[in-house]
Amino acid sequence: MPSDLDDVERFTEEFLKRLQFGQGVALPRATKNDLYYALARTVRQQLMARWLETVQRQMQAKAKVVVYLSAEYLLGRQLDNALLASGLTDTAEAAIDGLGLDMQTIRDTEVEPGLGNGGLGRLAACFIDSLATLRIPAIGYGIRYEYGIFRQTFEDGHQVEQPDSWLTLGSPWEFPHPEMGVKVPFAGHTEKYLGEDGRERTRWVNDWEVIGVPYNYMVPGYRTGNVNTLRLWSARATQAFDLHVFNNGDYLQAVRSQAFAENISKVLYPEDSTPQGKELRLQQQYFFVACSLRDFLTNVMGPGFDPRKLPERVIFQLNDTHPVIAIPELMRILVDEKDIPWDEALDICRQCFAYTCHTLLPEALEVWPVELLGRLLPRHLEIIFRINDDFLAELREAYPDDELRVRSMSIIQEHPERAVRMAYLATVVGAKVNGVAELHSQLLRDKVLSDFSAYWPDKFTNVTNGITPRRFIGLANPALTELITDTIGDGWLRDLGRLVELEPHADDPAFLDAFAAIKVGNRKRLAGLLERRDGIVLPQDAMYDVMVKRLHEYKRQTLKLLHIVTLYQRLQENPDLDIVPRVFLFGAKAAPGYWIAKQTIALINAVGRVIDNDPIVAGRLKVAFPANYNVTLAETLIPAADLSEQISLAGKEASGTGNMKLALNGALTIGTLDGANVEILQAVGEENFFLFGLTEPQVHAIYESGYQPREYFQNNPELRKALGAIASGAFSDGNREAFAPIVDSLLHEDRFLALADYQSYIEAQDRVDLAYRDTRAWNRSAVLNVARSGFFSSDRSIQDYLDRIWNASPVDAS
Ligand code: 26W
Repeated sequence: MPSDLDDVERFTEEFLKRLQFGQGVALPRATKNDLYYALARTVRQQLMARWLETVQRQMQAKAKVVVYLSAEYLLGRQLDNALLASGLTDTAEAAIDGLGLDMQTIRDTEVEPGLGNGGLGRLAACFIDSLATLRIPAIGYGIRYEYGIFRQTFEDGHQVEQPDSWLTLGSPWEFPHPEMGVKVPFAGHTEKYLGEDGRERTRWVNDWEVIGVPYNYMVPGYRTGNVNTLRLWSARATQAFDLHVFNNGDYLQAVRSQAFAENISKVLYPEDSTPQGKELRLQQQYFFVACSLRDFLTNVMGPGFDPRKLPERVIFQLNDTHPVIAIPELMRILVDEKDIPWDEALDICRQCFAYTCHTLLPEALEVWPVELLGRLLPRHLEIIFRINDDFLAELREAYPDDELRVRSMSIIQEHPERAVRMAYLATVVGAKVNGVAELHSQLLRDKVLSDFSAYWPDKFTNVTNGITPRRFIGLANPALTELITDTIGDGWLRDLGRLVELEPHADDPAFLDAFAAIKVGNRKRLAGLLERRDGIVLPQDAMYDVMVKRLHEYKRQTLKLLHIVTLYQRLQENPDLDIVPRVFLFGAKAAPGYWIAKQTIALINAVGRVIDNDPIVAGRLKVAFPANYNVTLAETLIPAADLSEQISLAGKEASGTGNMKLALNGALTIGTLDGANVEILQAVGEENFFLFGLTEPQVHAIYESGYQPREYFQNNPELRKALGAIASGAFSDGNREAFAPIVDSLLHEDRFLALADYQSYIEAQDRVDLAYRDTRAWNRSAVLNVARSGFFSSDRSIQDYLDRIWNASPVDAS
């Protein structure tokens, strides 16, 4: 892409101008933040012309727009990505260097926008990157949380949450548009009235409302000149909201009411997978969906747009159930406001929405109590009931003698309380339903939504997740990026399949040496960062064994811990034992209310402390658990990994995406047949993957036959010893109570079969230990992991969505 700023002098000039006129300071007095702002603004400036041009071009083309609705976007830092996309990285570095400034210090000033919990939010960020790179007309809509995912700290090894004030120093990337505020009504009641044509109609008389203010963010495609938009909504109180109370003469109450309204976009819910059914969460969901639909219909489609043409012009992709309230909202707009007959409106909706499911855990499927939904969104509840009535009538025709089946498919659940099953609503109305990896989609079809897939077999499809190679190799692993470009030439960052061209080099000693040297360098870089960031000192000459993901029982961090304790005990028993030195790296946040997960964090830290202080171990084992794992840390941590831990119980992890990032950066996976691991194994080959554990059908069979974790405990001496040590207080100064809940839960229930998979896991880890000793063979496998990971680009995922679900095409630059 030609750039106006791609010579260093011009760039420097522009940067100094931004500093002077944007920040109002001269170079000698500039703070880190001033420098960061000036640099960000310089790059932003460069992208802006492209942005306006892209929007213009896409509007004119009247092409179909992909509207991605997501309550979370886990974006990571913006500066480096904007530089990379616009091809200005080297120029900027030279300019900053030339001024005697330090680029890394400027980079480190940026606080990442952590507007997501984990996989689902990061996936949304990868997808908008790919949509922009593939030149698809697309808008991402979401919430501008004032506080993103909490900042994790450890006190005495226990997780403590701090607010994430990512906006304290402002953000140079956002464009607020307070003049474009959208009103969002809440509560009240509905009324029937007769329209001019004599037909009965419904109107919603709301009780209170808030304003949604849009904040625009640029989403630059990688060297395409295409810049898409991410539009996040922030809640503001309305005048009316205050006046209402002001008129009653209660000033303090009025101010409180204002605070109440603005609460809606205040904080990201830190739970992933266990919805709490909280009123504020439903408010957030409706808030952003109502703003987004209104904005799309009026501002994007433009005045005079005929909503009957919606199916040609848009697909609303629902990122899990969080935005599913968009379905009754669009029905309400079409029927109540646009006066379109019910059946026709439903027909439109059936073509405009598609739903992605990201989980299999039954407790993670969102339901909203009828009482709550009716109180907050009375008209939406009526609409949902009518959709359900129509649907059940249709089912009764299809299954006249099977009332049980009909009831089990109802959008409304009756027990334990009357509630709306949002996944069912999305499935009934959505044109397509997809899972996020082959196995997950299969289990969705066969288990979670089996009645629906029997009724609508063609509705169900799979789109395996992907990750953006721009951030997760281009930015994260510059040395490997350079080696790859030197080897296979340019262009592979937007055509990741081309990595297969590396395969022949897996047997080239010079290439393997270069590759190994890069790993060493990346380990060093990580060690440097952790020493500065956390005061953690890492041995260099060790295998880096990495488990980074949210803390959840089904992901089985505890199983990893049992392995660590087992190795430790082997060394205690036989101090001369020859084992490959390992650093166990953990990164994991626990939902603040998920007690056993927080205990597990404390246990990891406790085991780490004991191992650290035991001279027997003498640098051979090290547990490193840096606090506050986030996108920024991931970018340094992942490229340093040798071994990738993907050890969830088969059938529980929908896909996983960290597994893909690690493989792409040349870590070998030790993993179960779960989520996308299955496809990674297929891609990289069994010889380059450490497979272990029960398969999903075996898991099912064990559950059916009545699982007895105690039997595994009793029959396995090493397991008995490891768990016994935890129980006896070996990691809690003799306090047997400290970790008793973890031990008891494993011995008595062990919902996720950690004990059943223990032996198989240990054996796989012993194979890892052996394999690592053959450096050449290990590096060869690592290279093959890189070469065969091209499939896991989010560009490929987006192409699959285009082909299987969206039926939209690129709009090319003029
Ligand atoms: C609080 C309600 C709730 C329920 C589910 C919040 C968030 C969720 C998400 C669906 C959890 C999530 O992030 N799922 C992950 O999605 C990733 C992207 O598809 C997958 O790779 C992970 O396997 C899946 O756990």
